[in-house]
Amino acid sequence: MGRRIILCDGAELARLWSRIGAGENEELVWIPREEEQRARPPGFRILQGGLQAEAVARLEPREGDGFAIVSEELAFVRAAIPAISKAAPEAPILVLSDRIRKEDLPEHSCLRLTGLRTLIRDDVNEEFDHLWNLRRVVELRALLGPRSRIGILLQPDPDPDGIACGYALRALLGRKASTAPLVSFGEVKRPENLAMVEALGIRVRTVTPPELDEFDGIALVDVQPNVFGEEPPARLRSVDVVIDHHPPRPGYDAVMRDIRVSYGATATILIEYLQAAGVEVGPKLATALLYGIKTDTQLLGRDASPKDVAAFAFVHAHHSPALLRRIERPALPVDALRALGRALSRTEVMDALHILVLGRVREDVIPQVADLALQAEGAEWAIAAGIVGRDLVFSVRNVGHVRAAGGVVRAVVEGLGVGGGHRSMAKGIIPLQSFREVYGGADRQRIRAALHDAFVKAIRGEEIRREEPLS
Ligand SMILES: [Mn+2]
Repeated sequence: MGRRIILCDGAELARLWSRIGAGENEELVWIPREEEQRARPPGFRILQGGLQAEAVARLEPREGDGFAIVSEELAFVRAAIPAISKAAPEAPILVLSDRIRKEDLPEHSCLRLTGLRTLIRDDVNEEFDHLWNLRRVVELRALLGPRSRIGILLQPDPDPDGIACGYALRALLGRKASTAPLVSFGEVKRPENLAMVEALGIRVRTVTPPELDEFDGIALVDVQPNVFGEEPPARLRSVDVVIDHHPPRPGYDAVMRDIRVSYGATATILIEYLQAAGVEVGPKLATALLYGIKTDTQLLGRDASPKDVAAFAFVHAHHSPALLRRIERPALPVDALRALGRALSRTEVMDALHILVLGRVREDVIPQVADLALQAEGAEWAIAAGIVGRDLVFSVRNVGHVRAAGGVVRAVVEGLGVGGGHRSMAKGIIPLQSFREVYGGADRQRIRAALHDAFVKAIRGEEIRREEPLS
């Protein structure tokens, strides 16, 4: 890169730029107005007699140099652009002006227009955002700092966003698990969430409502008291802290409440707190928060805001890819690989459907096999099924431009079990007993045939008729 040549129109803008100071490789030039007799601002060269091509030539522009025109006067900018083009035909031009519109400027092959005041304004706004977040952190610490035991309450069967937020709140308070445990009324159950707490070594303790009495401080993250029923446990009717991104609900008191509905994940709020407070974010915490945003927003798609994108970028720079891989791709047990081998040996894609039936497996294997199954040539839908406990569990993936997976799975399990999901991924559970009653057995061939038939119909939007009446 060559020099940046900054051309300031008049003493006022030159003095403003001299306050900003010359950046590296930056040459400051003042073009005085006719009536201006004031002393040259420090660090500036003067181009007397206006901005003509000959004057620009005196700056001896070289290849690689770029120009900035700092002016609020359209006439000045309109004259400056051709003058620069004549003296330095290849030089790119940045116009810094808040009053000029691009369509009023002469043609130029490499020109960018931005506002000088808006640049500063954006930075000021961002700094105030940091300041409000810092105020929240100061408030949080003043409130919870003196408490001896703080219960950080997550929703039942906590999801990655909730777990990451609890972990971040504890870091923000400078606490350990012993004085600020993560607690929940229901254990972590979903296999992908279990993989997260295992990989990160985070413990979520299951408690009963009366057990909350052992805490002299209660903070809820990614949840509000009323999700624990119309009549929340007495201890939750008045809590210390609620940090959440779900719509605000009445029916409880909180000393500090920070609810930001426009955010795709509560993790984004906690990341802003950590940034504002200057807390060092290590790879484990960064990975947890990144995974929290990723799952809540489906990788910044659904419901993500620019704040989520910025927070994601921040934690991305600090996270551990190896740790993230361990969460997203938990180790496959050898017997699961053998079951997969058997399923693959006779696999086929029919009606754009690829179904792999694994037999009895650990639950977290099933979604991983569904991801793999979608890679089969010609497959628009992938279904991986396995037997877990007394249930037939199946994970569904699709290529995205077809019917929404959640709706299809709901149609498939209708009257038999439970299921649902999103546009491109879904999960269904059918008790084996119900499956046997309807289909006469639950061997692999029957499971495969039944799923194939049900999915083809559900994808076409047809009614699924089953021969046996449901008991
Ligand atoms: Mn959330």
